[in-house]
Amino acid sequence: MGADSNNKPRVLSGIQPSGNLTIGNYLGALKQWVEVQHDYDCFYCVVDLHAITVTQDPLELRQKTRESAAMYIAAGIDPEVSTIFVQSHVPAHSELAWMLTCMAPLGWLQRMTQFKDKSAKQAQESIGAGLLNYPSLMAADILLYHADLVPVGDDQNQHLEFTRDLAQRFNHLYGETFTLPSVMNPQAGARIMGLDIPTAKMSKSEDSENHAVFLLDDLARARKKIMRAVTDSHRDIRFSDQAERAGVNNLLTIYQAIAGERNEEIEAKFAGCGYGDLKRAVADSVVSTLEPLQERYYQLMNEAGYLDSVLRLGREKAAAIAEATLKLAQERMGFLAPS
Ligand code: ATP
Ligand code: LTN
Repeated sequence: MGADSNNKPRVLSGIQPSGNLTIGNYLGALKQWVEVQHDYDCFYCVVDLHAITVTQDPLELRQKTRESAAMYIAAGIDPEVSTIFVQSHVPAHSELAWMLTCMAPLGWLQRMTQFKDKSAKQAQESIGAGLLNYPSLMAADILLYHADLVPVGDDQNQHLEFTRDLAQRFNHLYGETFTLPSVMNPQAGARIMGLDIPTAKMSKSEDSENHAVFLLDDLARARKKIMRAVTDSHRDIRFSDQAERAGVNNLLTIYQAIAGERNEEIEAKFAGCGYGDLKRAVADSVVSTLEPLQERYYQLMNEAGYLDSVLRLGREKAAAIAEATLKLAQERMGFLAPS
């Protein structure tokens, strides 16, 4: 187990700086990160090396990396309690990723849903090999810290299974080295769908205007996007897993992820209401979540040097652990240590 000196089990997770963070990222990942930070030894990283699996503009990548780290803090991650760092600042991630890439069966990688979805969106000859090898890098992120738990949205569960399988393979071949991590999904909000196409996952790198609410959206704009969300031609407001009712189900899910109430309570609350009422209630709860978060965000982006000092300290704490694990894995695999 990856416990720290206080014997708390360890948590690691990350978000790609591949765009502006959405309420999907918040409800699926960030919100849980905040909730668990006092009970675990938490490492939260901005996974810039993952972001480059699809082409990124250099200026924008640098900016989004800072913005994402600031957003972690604005969402409630306390840098005095949790470790916040940038993945590329700790070279051990790339080094272990290569070792794991060499052990990862091509068949496992080709079966990954995220790879299939993302590669389907590009011409075959322009797909970078990194998109296929993405899960080995994610496995490295997790295994370097001996993470016990990984809080993510449910689209990442398959990558977590891959990580466990790969860790087991390494342990079997070279001796017990890595902790097998468990996935942690939120009770509500593990998969927020697009407001425009409620059968597709809400994603930060989708272009269409009404697809996602971004955490930094102007509040009136956020409200407007929710009021325009696709619903259906039924009248009753109920949770449902029918594709046809995905829009209403998604609005209820967003409401639930914020309010934390049970299905029956929420359905009772909206009994006899129209879709307009539901949308207004969802918009109110989203806006009241975004407002304080945006206030903190702009405040800390204005504090010169603060973010850099958080990331510097984070890098030091992360590197110390990651380098020790990398060294052990290298030794086990048979690399000659430098004299
Ligand atoms: P991209 O569109 O660039 O692939 P993304 O928006 O899907 O990015 P990631 O950086 O891949 O976001 O995900 C970061 C975290 O947010 C992960 O834990 C992921 O499961 C979670 N997450 C992303 N989108 C959603 C969503 N729609 N609902 C719930 N959780 C989500
Ligand atoms: N693949 C994840 C991001 C990610 C991650 C991680 C999540 C990269 N490394 C380690 C948890 C732990 C995604 O959300 N697309």
